[in-house]
Amino acid sequence: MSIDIGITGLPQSGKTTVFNALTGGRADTASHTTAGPTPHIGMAKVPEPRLTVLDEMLHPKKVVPVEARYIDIGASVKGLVQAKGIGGELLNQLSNADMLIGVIRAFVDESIPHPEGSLDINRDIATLNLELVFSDIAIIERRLERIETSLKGAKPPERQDLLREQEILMKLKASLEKDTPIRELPLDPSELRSVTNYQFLTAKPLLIVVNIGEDQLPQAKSLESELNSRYSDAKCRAITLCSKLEMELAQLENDAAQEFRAEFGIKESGLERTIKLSYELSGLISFFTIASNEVRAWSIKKGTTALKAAGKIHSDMEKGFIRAEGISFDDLVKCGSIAEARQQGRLRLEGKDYVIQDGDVITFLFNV
Ligand SMILES: Nc1nc2c(ncn2[C@@H]2O[C@H](COP(=O)(O)OP(=O)(O)O)[C@@H](O)[C@H]2O)c(=O)[nH]1
Ligand SMILES: [Mg+2]
Repeated sequence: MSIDIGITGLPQSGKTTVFNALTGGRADTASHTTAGPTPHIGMAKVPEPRLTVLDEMLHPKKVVPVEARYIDIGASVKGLVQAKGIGGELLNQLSNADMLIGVIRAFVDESIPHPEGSLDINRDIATLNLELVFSDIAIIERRLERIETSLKGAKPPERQDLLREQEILMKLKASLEKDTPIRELPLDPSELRSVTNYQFLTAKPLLIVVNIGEDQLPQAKSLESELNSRYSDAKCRAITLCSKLEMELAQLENDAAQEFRAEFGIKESGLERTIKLSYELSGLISFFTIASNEVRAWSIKKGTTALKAAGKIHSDMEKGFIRAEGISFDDLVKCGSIAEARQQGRLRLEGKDYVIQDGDVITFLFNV
């Protein structure tokens, strides 16, 4: 599975600049300031240093990283909620994403007007959260109305289901009305199932990307800790990103970009930090496969079993699953090759219920 990330935020906050920084894209930041008919969609290879190590150790023909898909809907959620047509379509695209990036403007530039008339990071984060909350409440209200209608003619088994759904939705609505995002609620499995079905925006992990100017880089760290003390939860974190600079660096060769970063005192690329946090917030881990001279990275949710992980690669692998042969990345590096690991008896044989660990190097054995 690749990760699908939706970008939203106020006009002129830097959504498209962030999108370009993360995807190495060159989408136009001048136009497209209001909800355009087509969002920007771009893919980015997920940086994975362990893949580089495996490449240097095993010299495969091909190394295949995971790709992240970014979509810049070119609008904030406000206004899209009631909209049909293009607005509704854009909102759909956001609802389909695995997680959201909310871009908040911090950079100072008199020549670029702020839609609220002034710079205020906390106000804009509150607005972002309110818009997401509002969108979810609108979905719930529409569904509750339909449930009311259906209940009129419903017979027992269906009636039970409708009442249960109504109860869950009322509970979610009550929390949302207190501005509590769904992602913060403790939910039981059946509640979680309906939440997943509805693709609520406040149920998704949220990365608040505070778009700072170059001159604000010295304060980036302290701003980040201040924001995280206020806004972070298990599925929400704030990060500062100098997106205009990162967008320019994304166009350079790696070495040149590294040199520039060093000059600015930036250790890790914005892309790397952003994707790392995105994985963390989404509960994703990586495992690796080595087959037919190809080393490949895969992303799965923490807690995925060997059987389900095999199914991500190919449905035949899940259907005909026999067992998995696995070794941790660190052990493999110590051994130097799969053959050596086998000789030393370091390859583990795992059954279908084995829970894949981050960094596992796995070979699935299966019948077709
Ligand atoms: N000075 C400055 N301008 C920026 C920065 N980030 C974005 N911009 C500019 O702000 C304008 C709006 O950016 P854009 O990415 O199009 O915002 P969007 O409307 O949210 O997609 C563009 O002219 C960008 O070049 C920054 O860090 N510093
Ligand atoms: Mg834009």
